[in-house]
Amino acid sequence: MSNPYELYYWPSIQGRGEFVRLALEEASVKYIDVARAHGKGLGTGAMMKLMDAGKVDHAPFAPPFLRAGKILVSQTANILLFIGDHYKLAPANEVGRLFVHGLQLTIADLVVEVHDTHHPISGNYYYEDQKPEAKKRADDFRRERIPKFLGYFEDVIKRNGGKYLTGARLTYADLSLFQIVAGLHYAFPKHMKRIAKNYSKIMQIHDLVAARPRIAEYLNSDRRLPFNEEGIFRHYPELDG
Ligand SMILES: N[C@@H](CCC(=O)N[C@@H](CS)C(=O)NCC(=O)O)C(=O)O
Repeated sequence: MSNPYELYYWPSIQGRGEFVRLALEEASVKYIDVARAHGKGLGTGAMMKLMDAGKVDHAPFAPPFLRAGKILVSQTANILLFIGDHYKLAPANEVGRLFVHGLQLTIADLVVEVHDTHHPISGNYYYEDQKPEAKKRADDFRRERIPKFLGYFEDVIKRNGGKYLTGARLTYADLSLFQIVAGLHYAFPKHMKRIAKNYSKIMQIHDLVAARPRIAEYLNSDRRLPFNEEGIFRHYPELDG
């Protein structure tokens, strides 16, 4: 592939784009973060243009999406399926490949629930206009949903031999699990400090991923945006506990 890949995602947040960035960085793929770049054919305008399904073939509904030569692929888990196949970040056999895709879709479900802790009514209203509902939702998320999701991933790791999610080899789902752990620690620091000990295998994956040379370099670079209160993982102290 001669042209670099083009990643399209909102320019000021990690968001769902981050799951894709981590895979591209680990695979050492050259890519342009189009909406964050300036110049002709770049920026958010270029991203919006590609989402015009009336005019564009294979137009995405929402970012993130990736252009790789003739391929325009949307939906985070679908993008990762593509990258995983091309850069050995997924098992080659069908059984393993579909399992990892399933893990990624489960992570996508979790991401929706994280978002709903601060926007339980609608993403179209400000957080300030849905604070009581957010408090209720976040309390339930911390009490019921975090243990259910993290307990599942912890059991998957143990069952597969205890290093990465599928055993000895890293997959894109491990990179995404790293991001989930980082994000949950950012959003719910008090709570995560208390419960991290129950998920030692997941925490180990977080540390293993963070220490991988390409990821460590990426995390220290200005390509890695900081978490903030516009993204999916937001730190509102009143939602922690
Ligand atoms: N299921 C999609 C969700 C994509 C999505 O919700 N993207 C957000 C940004 S993180 C967005 O811009 N949504 C616009 C909208 O839903 O109207 C995925 O996992 O990629």
